[in-house]
Amino acid sequence: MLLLRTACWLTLSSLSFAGTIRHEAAALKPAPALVERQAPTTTKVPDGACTNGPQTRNCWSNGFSISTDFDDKAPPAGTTVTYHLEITNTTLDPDKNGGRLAMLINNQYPGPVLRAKWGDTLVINVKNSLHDNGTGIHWHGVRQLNSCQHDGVGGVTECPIAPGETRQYVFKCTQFGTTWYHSHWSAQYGEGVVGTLIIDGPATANYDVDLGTLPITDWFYKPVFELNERAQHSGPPLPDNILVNGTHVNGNGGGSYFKMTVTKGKRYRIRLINTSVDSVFHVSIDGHPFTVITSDFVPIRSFVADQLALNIGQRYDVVINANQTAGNYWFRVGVGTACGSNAILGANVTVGAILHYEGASDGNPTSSGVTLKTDCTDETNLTPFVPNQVPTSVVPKELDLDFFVDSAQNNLFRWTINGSTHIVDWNQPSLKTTLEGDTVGGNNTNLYEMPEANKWYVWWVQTTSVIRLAHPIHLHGHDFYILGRGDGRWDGTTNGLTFNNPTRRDVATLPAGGYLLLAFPADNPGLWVMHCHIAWHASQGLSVQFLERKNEIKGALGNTDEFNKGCREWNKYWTPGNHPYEQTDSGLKRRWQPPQLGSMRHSGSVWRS
Ligand SMILES: *[C@@H]1O[C@H](CO)[C@@H](O)[C@H](O)[C@H]1NC(C)=O
Ligand SMILES: *[C@@H]1O[C@H](CO)[C@@H](O)[C@H](O)[C@H]1NC(C)=O
Ligand SMILES: *[C@@H]1O[C@H](CO)[C@@H](O)[C@H](O)[C@H]1NC(C)=O
Ligand SMILES: *[C@@H]1O[C@H](CO)[C@@H](O)[C@H](O)[C@H]1NC(C)=O
Ligand SMILES: *[C@@H]1O[C@H](CO)[C@@H](O)[C@H](O)[C@H]1NC(C)=O
Ligand SMILES: *[C@@H]1O[C@H](CO)[C@@H](O)[C@H](O)[C@H]1NC(C)=O
Ligand SMILES: *[C@@H]1O[C@H](CO)[C@@H](O)[C@H](O)[C@H]1NC(C)=O
Ligand SMILES: *[C@@H]1O[C@H](CO)[C@@H](O)[C@H](O)[C@H]1NC(C)=O
Ligand SMILES: [Cu+2]
Repeated sequence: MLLLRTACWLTLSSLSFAGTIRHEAAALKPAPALVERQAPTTTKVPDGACTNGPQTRNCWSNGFSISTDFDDKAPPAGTTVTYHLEITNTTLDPDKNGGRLAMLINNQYPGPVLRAKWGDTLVINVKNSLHDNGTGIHWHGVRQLNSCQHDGVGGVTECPIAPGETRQYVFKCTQFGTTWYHSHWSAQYGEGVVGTLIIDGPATANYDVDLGTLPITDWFYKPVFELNERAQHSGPPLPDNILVNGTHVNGNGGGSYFKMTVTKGKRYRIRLINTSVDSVFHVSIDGHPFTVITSDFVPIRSFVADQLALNIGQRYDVVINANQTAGNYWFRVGVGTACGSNAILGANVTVGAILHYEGASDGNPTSSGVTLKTDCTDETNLTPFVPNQVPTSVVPKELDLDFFVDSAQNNLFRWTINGSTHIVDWNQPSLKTTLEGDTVGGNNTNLYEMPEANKWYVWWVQTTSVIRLAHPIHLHGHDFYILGRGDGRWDGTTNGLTFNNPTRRDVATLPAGGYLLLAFPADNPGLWVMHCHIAWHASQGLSVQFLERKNEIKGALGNTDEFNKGCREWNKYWTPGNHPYEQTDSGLKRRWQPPQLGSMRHSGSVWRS
């Protein structure tokens, strides 16, 4: 249904812009004092010692198990695990990837799988060997407790890494499970600057073998920078293919499927990750239902599902039982065509990968399975294993999602939050300003403060625009608790909201044309962005930054030498008034000249539920 989007875009240029938007005040009572985060209801008594193994995946180490609330505590002194990543500009194998220019990590796609244990400290040296781009790596979903200078967001938590320079990221693994890392610099991750990260820890279901990460992504045969530029004026491009763990067949008979080999009688853990630029996927394995054990970094009460929906950035760890007749089975990938499409769907090939039993003959499966869904909504009923309670008394703060089109700049499209599109300043990231004791503010900073230590804040993301699209909203530095979501405008009542152990994760889908209510406590001083994970949308400014406990940040962060070095190096490369290239987008996944926002703002009054 890309048509839908294109159609939306085409109408944009003809829209006129009204003046100020009038917002109806929500039907809410005056703000009571914020409530402190409540202690987890699980026992605070240390968990007994038991050894993690195929029948005891709930165990970890003395005092730590699957029942531990990892926001509360993590194993103390783990080992230090060091990796070196180098980002280069290269040309891909024409058979597999259309021979396009790409930016790779350690010359591979996806980048290397990084692996550490719960409680370990990861030290990752990232060298920027690109000739003409900055870079920066974000460790998706990693809480970065007291280490926001290692969050990897150029213009917010760091100056980008200048060409030829190396930056060292250091953070403690306070969570466990599966995630990915990617460039947060402009549209660069779509060029290939993506990899996966496993933090070993306990689990809510038993398994014999860990098959590792299975990243699934949309893939373009043209450089994404070029497409991104176009997307800013004429809408999103159609992806050419889907890659499962970096490979797939193409429509001309080239390429090959990714193959996972299993032994009959064993149970396998697979770590599914959607690393798309702009696609929702539905996945299943013929004859092998998933026992789902996590959503993002959060262990959940396991449940069995024939298929799963994965929005960008989302992860599900699943266990499958290799208990079928030895043979080949399709791992199927379907596209959420309600919100996008892919050219490979028009080719006569099965989209996915192969589950191969040891001893079976090679070849494509002939298995059949469930019909995959095509919607773009999130999985529901994801119940965190360790329950948490969100106070009911916090008054949500509204964030209105809208857009405008600048006809003076060839119909440049921008998303806005409360009337402002986010644009970062690579030379002066918000963290730098904050550490210098100055105030970040003004047009296009989209900064919201969370001053009160350990209090809960609730953010009400509300679509007010005529463009009805689903957006995967991702938060840095925290998991959020999803209190509610729905179509149209939230009615301001608590009817239907969940406060008792709500789904907790770091990416949630804002329903097309609807709202999302997200809660999290101010328990991590720093600067944290919350943005749409569709790369085009982040480029088009769909982002805010939370300034959490401003006065405590300097004290919390400890050593900022690496941060300061990064800014000296970047400012030498990207000297004001003398840029090798121009920033043409938000900078978050790039910068452009802001028009007079007051006059460009699109009227919210045309919004209909
Ligand atoms: C990548 O290489 C191409 C072709 O040599 C060049 O045009 C482009 O500027 C390079 N990009 C970066 C980011 O180094
Ligand atoms: C980054 O590199 C891409 C591709 O080589 C180029 O098109 C773009 O202009 C560069 N961006 C900046 C801001 O340097
Ligand atoms: C995907 O590829 C990586 C790198 O080769 C490997 O470590 C991982 O096990 C593969 N995933 C699965 C599910 O087989
Ligand atoms: C990944 O997320 C994108 C964007 O929401 C979605 O279109 C795509 O279908 C997802 N892929 C999978 C495998 O879930
Ligand atoms: C295979 O394993 C699944 C998942 O554990 C189970 O539901 C199913 O009953 C098993 N089937 C057979 C034939 O044992
Ligand atoms: C699609 O492929 C299948 C199996 O390879 C073949 O039998 C069928 O004729 C093809 N259909 C079209 C329309 O090409
Ligand atoms: C965003 O705008 C709405 C409507 O004007 C306003 O009620 C709300 O307070 C603003 N949000 C924040 C966080 O300031
Ligand atoms: C913000 O934008 C408005 C409208 O374009 C302009 O009048 C105002 O001066 C700007 N403020 C700052 C601090 O740049
Ligand atoms: Cu979006």
